[in-house]
Amino acid sequence: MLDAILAAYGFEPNTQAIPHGTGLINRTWKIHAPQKGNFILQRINEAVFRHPEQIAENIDKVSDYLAIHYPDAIFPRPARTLTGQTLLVPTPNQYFRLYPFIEGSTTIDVASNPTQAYEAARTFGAFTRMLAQFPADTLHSTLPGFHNLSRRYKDFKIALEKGNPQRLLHAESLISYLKKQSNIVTQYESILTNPNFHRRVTHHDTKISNILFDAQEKGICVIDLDTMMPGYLISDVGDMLRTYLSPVSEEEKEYRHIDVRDAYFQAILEGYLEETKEQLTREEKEAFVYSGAFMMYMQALRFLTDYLQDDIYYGRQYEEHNFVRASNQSTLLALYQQKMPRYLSMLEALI
Ligand code: GN1
Ligand code: MG
Repeated sequence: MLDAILAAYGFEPNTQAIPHGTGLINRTWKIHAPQKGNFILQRINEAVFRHPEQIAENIDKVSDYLAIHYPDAIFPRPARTLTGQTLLVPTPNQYFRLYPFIEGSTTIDVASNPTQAYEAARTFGAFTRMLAQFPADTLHSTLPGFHNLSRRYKDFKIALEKGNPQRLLHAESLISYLKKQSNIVTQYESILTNPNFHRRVTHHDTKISNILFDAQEKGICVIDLDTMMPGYLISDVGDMLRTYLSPVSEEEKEYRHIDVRDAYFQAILEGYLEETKEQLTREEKEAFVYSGAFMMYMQALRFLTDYLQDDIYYGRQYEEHNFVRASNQSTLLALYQQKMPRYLSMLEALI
């Protein structure tokens, strides 16, 4: 099937496409074309992204803006097919796009020293800073309600009513733990009505593998812009905390390996504020610590909701996969909450 796709971009027959990366939603391949170099090909998951053309429009708008205001900024832009398209639709409901591979760049799956976390946070911070004056609400919401915690909590409640009865039983204690944390939703709702929280161009998926690093492990640029849309800083800061603080990922089944590492918190704080401190309001900065709990909680709810609904969104590689992911994120949340007072002092010292 890929042959026709590759041909549309003018690649020679028999060009190799090797599965690439660890994303849960889209499918990704690395293309090695002897004459043309290396590329990243992606098939967008159309069951998740109902309007892939809106993603393409968002990326075009932001990259036009950056080209004018920050001509030196590196921003990955999709390559064109032989007929000039940046989004290839070979048959209805199939969407592909191709990115030139940035030579010399690497990605990191789990932060293994604080400097990597600092660099990733600085690079995401630079993205926020460069787009601080961009009118965020002119972008499409490519996934409406994506990080709306009130909606995620409602979906969770629906799954408690209508979910798989056996799984509901199995998840009883996790469900009761997560219900007890619903003050995190209340805090989110107060952010929504606070005029000092700006709607900003938000990446919404700030895991470390969405940063390209150079050979010296300096951040080059952000990638994976499918969920770049209007949002709040708590999403970007929170997903960094969720994914860099622990030495193991959300896939880890041995929960005792989950940890919350203070040096990584300090690194994310310094890296992000280094770029953004002039742009952010006092209230936005003060929400830095809350952001981590916000994203850990939302991810735990999303995994558990999916488990109760028989894995329709995230899929699974083994029977209890989404239950394990939800337990993992809940463990992380509980450890993080113990450290929040200390992290608030670390924050206060910097703002
Ligand atoms: C999904 O596909 P990937 O890994 O980039 C999800 C994120 C979750 C993440 C959890 C569109 O991202 O919100 O945080 O899985 N993206 C979508 O690993 O649902
Ligand atoms: Mg993603």
